[in-house]
Amino acid sequence: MGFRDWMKNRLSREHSGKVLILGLDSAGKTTLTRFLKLGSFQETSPTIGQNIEVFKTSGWNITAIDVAGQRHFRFLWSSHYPGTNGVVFVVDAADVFRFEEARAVIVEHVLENEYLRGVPVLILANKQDIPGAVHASTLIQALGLHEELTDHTFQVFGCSVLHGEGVHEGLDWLVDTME
Ligand code: G3D
Repeated sequence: MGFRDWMKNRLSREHSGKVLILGLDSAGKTTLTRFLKLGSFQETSPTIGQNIEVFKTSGWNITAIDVAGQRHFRFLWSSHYPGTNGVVFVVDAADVFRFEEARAVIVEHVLENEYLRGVPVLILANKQDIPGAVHASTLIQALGLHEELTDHTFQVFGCSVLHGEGVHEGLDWLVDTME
């Protein structure tokens, strides 16, 4: 099934809701949102600015935020957190040098975020097509998150967003888990 069909079958008919896509710059968020927009029937004009993109696709409100460094934008991001039904945290699994930074932002923006309490978290171990990328099964350990995540419903999926591989599986899990 192509992504457009998947979007039609899964997202538009069965559910609606608000999904937050978070991750460091270069993790693959823009590439992922491009995929999501492919299945769109009613895409509205995106809002781009302050490292945030907000758009609607097939009844879903998607907010993608670059949660790297720039502290002065953080107060703007927080207004996007309430009402979230599911979080996608995208990690560049091939960039081990930024794992510490990725860990810090998932802890701050997701695990310690009062607005996201109880919200399921899909962690995408992206860029699996790059040799040496950390496998989904060891990403949590590699990020040092095995203890922090115990209170959250989460799942890690390996994927290559660029090639559209593994993305459906991850999103399927999120859709099934979201309330
Ligand atoms: P961001 O929106 O999180 O900042 P982007 O990240 O989606 O802009 O992706 C950053 C770069 O990583 C892009 O390359 C993009 O093509 C690449 N990328 C995203 N997903 C994958 C993947 O699954 N595999 C590989 N190999 N690359 C990926 P450029 O060259 O445009 O900067």
